[in-house]
Amino acid sequence: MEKHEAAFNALIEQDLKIEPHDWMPDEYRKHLIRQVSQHAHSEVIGMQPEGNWLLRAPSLRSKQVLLAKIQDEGGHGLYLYSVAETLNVSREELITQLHEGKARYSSVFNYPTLNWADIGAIGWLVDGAAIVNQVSLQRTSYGPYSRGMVRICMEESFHQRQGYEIMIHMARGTKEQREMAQDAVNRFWFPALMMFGPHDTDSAHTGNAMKWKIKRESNDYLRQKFIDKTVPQVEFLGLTVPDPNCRLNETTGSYEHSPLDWNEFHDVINGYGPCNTDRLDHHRLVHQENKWVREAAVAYAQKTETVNSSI
Ligand code: BYC
Repeated sequence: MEKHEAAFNALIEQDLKIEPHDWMPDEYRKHLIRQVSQHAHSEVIGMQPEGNWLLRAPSLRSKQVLLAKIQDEGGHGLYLYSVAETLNVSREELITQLHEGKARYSSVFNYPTLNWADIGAIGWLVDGAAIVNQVSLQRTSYGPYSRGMVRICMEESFHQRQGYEIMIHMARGTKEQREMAQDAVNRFWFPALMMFGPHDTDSAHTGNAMKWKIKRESNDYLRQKFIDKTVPQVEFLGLTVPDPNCRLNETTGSYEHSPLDWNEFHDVINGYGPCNTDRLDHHRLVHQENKWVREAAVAYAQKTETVNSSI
């Protein structure tokens, strides 16, 4: 045991990857299952707010682009469930935890998408925040998670651009379109900042996550990085950040901001956000309705295996 632990610690120390066949402390495995499964659930539940606008996209082009983006998110969920499976947990088990309200997914997906500009705001702000986090996670210590992040980040940068393109059109459009763009920023700015999780001082998991190099940068560090990158983009659009205290501190070169509403954050992650019930109900329903597809896929795979082994 001590020998195994020393080998594990040496890999972490040398910035090498832990692979599924390597010995790992049970707590490391559990920590990863928690984070990776929450990440997978976020990708899949995150398809819903955008799916809400698929049939109302304003042009064939915007519909095609949105459809491709939503499919990518489903694909990200599949990569991440596969990563979790390498840690000896089944996808079914993780989905059951989600359906029973025992697993979290990103708070931001519990807000409604009320106008077309919200689709721009999600691609730009929500995927934009996710990229900042996921670029850092490319260097996470668990090999399959790290490699999954490299692939996901490439796709997320397309998502961020499609969102910003919508915002440019809306912000340069009619008065009504500009108002919709500003309204979307007003509603998604703080939820996007909360995606990074509680302050470092209140973050239960950051200590172990940094020790094991699962997380490479802290919640507050990444949140600030996102703010500093995004405020100039808001200004370029001719829109405003819905925070009167958001201003550049010339000394630090970073933007200051108002305190975040952590009561709202905790309400949302504990199931009391505006759309929590709808999101889970929809997932449960679709999972049940599509049971036959999973059964058919498994039956087909088994049949192919039997045929191949008899050749
Ligand atoms: N929402 O100790 P902490 C996407 C929970 S999807 C909900 O700091 P940790 C996209 C946290 O789980 C990409 N819960 O935790 C898809 C913990 O609760 P438990 C989403 C949150 O893990 C479709 C407790 O609060 N990205 O881009 O060290 C369409 C204490 O927090 C949240 C990821 O999932 C939250 N925002 O750090 C468009 C990134 N924040 O488990 C776009 C992967 C915290 O003790 N995840 N909690 O019950 C991570 O990097 C980390 O898990 C977090 C939290 C930074 C989120």
